[in-house]
Amino acid sequence: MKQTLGDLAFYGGPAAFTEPLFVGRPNIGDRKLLFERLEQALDRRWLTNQGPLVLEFEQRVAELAGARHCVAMCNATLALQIAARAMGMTGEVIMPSFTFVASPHALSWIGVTPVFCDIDPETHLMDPAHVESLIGPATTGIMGVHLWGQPCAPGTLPALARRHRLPLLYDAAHAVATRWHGRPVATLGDASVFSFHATKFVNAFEGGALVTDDDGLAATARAMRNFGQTGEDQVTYLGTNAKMSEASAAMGLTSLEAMPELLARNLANHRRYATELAGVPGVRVLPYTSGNNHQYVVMEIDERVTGVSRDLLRAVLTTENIRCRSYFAPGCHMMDTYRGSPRLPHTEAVSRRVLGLPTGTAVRDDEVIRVCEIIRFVVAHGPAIAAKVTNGSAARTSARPPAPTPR
Ligand code: T4K
Repeated sequence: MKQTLGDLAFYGGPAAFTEPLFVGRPNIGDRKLLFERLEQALDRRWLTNQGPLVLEFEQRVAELAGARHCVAMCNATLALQIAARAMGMTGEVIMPSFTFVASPHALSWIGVTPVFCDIDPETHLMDPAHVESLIGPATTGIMGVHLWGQPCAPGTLPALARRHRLPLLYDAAHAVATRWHGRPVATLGDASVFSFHATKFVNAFEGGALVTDDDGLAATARAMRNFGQTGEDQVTYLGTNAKMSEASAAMGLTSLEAMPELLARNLANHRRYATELAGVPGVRVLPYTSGNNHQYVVMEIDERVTGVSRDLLRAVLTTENIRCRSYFAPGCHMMDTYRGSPRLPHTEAVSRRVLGLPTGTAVRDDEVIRVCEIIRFVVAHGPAIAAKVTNGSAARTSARPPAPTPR
């Protein structure tokens, strides 16, 4: 328990945690089952190219998503590229700036210009009214993002896309197994892309998938992920290599089986953070609608109220071995690659306030309680800590957090 400012590791006190607490520590699942599956793949000598584990994984994901088709891929970034190309997106596609940079990069990489729209600061999700105002002659599609697993304008965006006859692709990287009013979020829009990266709710080491009800789109995507081949000696599309390996599918299947345990831990951690930080002035834990997988716990800190900025809080927490992430700062439209894009006031304000907190099966309840104790302590002494940094006194480290290092 920190009693004085000198107890903070930032000022030379002992760190609260001897081992780092990370955002995005992978959930492992049943190792025995994973190794059994890997043994089977080795015995079969079938390691990639639509092997039996990938086919089983696709079937399970399609069921989970409530979709007719699942096309498994080696990551979500390539799945987004393939989806956008297969859906005929060219010219400009409207999408939020407040997302991981993979989302706009996937479009840019196939020569499509992302046109960034702003978000609702309450939910962090794209603002459909702004989307509509950005539709122009070069617009060929809309890419919604189910950020933090939250359904992105589910009541308005699909109708808006239909009205303008634009294909609607969802980046559902965060939304594996999430539901909206009881229905899988992947049933919204024309197609959705999941991520099964190591840091995601369900992980396949690396992995992604396109899910859709559209038979033609699924067939095109299947060919495109395999060099555009539609037969042994037939190439129909400009394709790439985006295939999922059997090793990834083995991990993905094992992870899918562990979902109830993962969800319970995520939910408990999210609730604990919300309870422990409730009523702290200038601090808000982003609430979710029911059906979220709770893979991310996102806190906002308002410097005008607390006197301490997000970056300073993050630096203080880092010295305590609490490795938070400023997901997603800055907005993509502020990154060098997209410089020159119009300013987006809500995205810019929110991206200065957000902090992703450690959660997942690697983070215990008592650890969440200690993290919250330190956050409350820092906020209670916000102006004093900020003043010390401004005066250049006492702080043992710089305010810039170090890059996370693997354990
Ligand atoms: N769309 C959205 C909205 C996304 O968020 C993402 C990816 C994508 C599309 C694209 O999906 P993929 O193509 O990746 O399937 C990480 C992930 O690499 C990335 O998948 C994820 N979003 C993004 C939000 O987070 P970084 O650059 O922040 O990763 P890194 O290495 O800094 O690790 C993140 C945290 O996880 C750290 O706290 C360390 C911890 N970690 C990471 C790994 C890999 C572990 O504890 N163990 C591990 O094995 O991007």
